[in-house]
Order: sequence, then structure tokens, then C-alpha cells
Amino acid sequence: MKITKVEAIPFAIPYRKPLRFASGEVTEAAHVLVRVHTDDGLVGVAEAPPRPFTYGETQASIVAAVCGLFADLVIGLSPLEREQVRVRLGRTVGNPTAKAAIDMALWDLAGQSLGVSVTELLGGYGDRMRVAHMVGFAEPAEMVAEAGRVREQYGISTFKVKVGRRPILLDVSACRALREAMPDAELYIDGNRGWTAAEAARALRAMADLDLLFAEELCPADDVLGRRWLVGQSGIPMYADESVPTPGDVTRELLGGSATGVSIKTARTGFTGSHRVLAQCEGLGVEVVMGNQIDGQLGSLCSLAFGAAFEATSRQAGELSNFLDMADDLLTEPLEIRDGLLRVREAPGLGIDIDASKLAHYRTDR
Ligand code: MUC
Ligand code: MG
Repeated sequence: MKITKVEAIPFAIPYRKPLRFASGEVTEAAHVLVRVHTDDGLVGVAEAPPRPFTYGETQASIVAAVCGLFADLVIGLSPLEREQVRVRLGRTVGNPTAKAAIDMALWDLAGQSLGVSVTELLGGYGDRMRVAHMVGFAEPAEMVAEAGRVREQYGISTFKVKVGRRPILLDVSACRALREAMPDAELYIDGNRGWTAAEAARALRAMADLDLLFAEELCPADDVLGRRWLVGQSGIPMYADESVPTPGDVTRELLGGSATGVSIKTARTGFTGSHRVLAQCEGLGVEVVMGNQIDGQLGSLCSLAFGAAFEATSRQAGELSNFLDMADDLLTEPLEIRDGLLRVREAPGLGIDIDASKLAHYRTDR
């Protein structure tokens, strides 16, 4: 089986309501669908979400990287030669979501050709994950109302609360209101680098009684000493997200004492790189969470496929619900969260079937 063609198709699907956080906001899912074709008629798929505020990539740059740089490097290879692909793509710096989408599409092809799911191929630990929902910036009462709606409708009881605003009291009030409204819920916070280390320390002190699971990326990665100082005084684990886009960054952050947990995002490290990150974290005795790159259903299925495959990634609820904010999606069979759970598809590969008429409607290159 040989790769014959690689496509990168930009599309845009509106959000019902924007998601706002300290480093930016998302009002539409302007993503890139990556399709890898083979000579025996199989097609592997994945999606790349441009996040300029996190990786510097745009929709146009992802299309350009996939079509102009990467396609020629993988055409002619077998989809099973994933390490060849990783090395060849690795010669270009950056472009994490473009590379990750190609990697995940290859795993999809491997699963399809062997007749097994990607979850079974990767590790086969389980067939489901608990779902965590991300609550974006709004007035505290609105944030409480959203979390309540999501709990009521989907049975989700783990919430990641976006913080990093100034004054910090706004976020402290929102977290306190959420805790009061939901005494049994699991809550954690994500600052998207919005605070200084001193602000973060004050905010953590003010929220010390809220039983937060952990805090993610409260200050910029370049605040090297400030982050170490913060870790030293925090009563809860401090997770790295934007500061760990590669396995090397994971090593630097963990051994440098700037983080004590890691958010694994398949959108940026694919399945191959995410497996390496997971192995590093397990080897060092560090907890992980399956994060979300504000993925659509396709990207969420990829996070789920990876997260369910391993015990360590199945422990905590995975961030798998951002697609709920989208007005539509591309799959013929939509994802359904029930009782706070998402189940892995049993079909071979990722089990993804793209609705051709929806793709024709939402693609922006024609
Ligand atoms: C998250 O975990 O931070 C927002 C920015 C980003 O890079 O990812 C999202 C969610
Ligand atoms: Mg984050």
C-alpha cells in the first residue's frame, strides 16, 4: 500500500457562541481537513485547527505546508512508515498541527487496512472517556448557567474554567460561583499565559478552598524563574500546555521544575508524538490530561481515540466537548456525549465518514 495523494481542504463552520480565553477567541471553526489517499483506495482523514495565538499557524499556512512542503515527502511511502514520515516532516521546523494531521491520517489508514480501530492499535486500554467541558470567559453568572446546562444536557461534571483576566478577582469570583453552584463537580483552571507569576500566586491563594484539581499554563513559558517559583508554592499540580508543543519542550519544562503535569493534545503532536509525550510523563511519574485544541468532531474523535487507548490518559476526564459550540460539523454520524461519556467508534481506523454535501457546503477553496 502506497500513499498517492495528500489533500488539505480549508473549511469554515460558524460557532453558535464564541469561545473566549486569555490568549484569544474563536468565532468559527476555520480548520483544515487533511486527507491521505492510497493506491488501494483507502482514505485516511484528520483535521488541523489553526491557532495563531498558540503555534503561529493560520489556515493558509497549514494548507501551504501540507500541499507545498509535506505532500511530496510522503507520496510513495507506505502509511505504515510513520517514522520515515516523522523524520522527513521534522526537517521543517514548526507547523505542529499540519504535521499532526498527516500523522493521524496515517494511523487512520493503518487501522482501516488492518480492520482494527486506532484505539486498539495504539494501546487498546478502553472504549470510552469521561468528558470535561471548557467554560470560556463571561460574567460569572453566565459561566455558571453554561456549566449547569452542560451538566443537565450531557451529564458532564468536570469543568475546565478559563482564567487569566485582570483584575484577577473576576476569575476568582467565577470559580467561586461555579464551586458554590456545583459542590460535587471537578473543577480546574487554565490561564492561557494571561497572568504574571505574582498574579497567579495571588489567585491560587484566593482559590485555595475551592478544591481545584490543577491549574494549567497560568503564565508565559518565558517566565522561567517565575514559573518555578509558582510551582514551589502551589498546593495543586501545575500543568503545561502551550509551553510543551514538542517532546523536547516537555523534558525542558518538567526537568526545569516549571510544570508538574502535561496536557497532551493530539492536534499538535498527532498520535506518534503524543505517544512519546505520554511515555516521557509516565517515565517521570507525571500526570497527564487529554487537552483540546478547540477541535471539531473530527479532532475530538482523534483525542478520544488516543485517550481511551491508555490507562494514564483515561484517568482524568478528557477535554472532548468543544464541538458542542459549533453550529454544524462534517461527520455523517455526529458524536454524542451521554452520561458524561464519549465512546470510541468500533469501526476500523478512526471510524470517520465525512458527509460529502456538508464538506461541499463548508469548504472555502471553491
Ligand atoms: C486550551 O487548553 O488552552 C485555547 C488556546 C489553546 O491553545 O488551546 C485552547 C484550549
Ligand atoms: Mg490550555
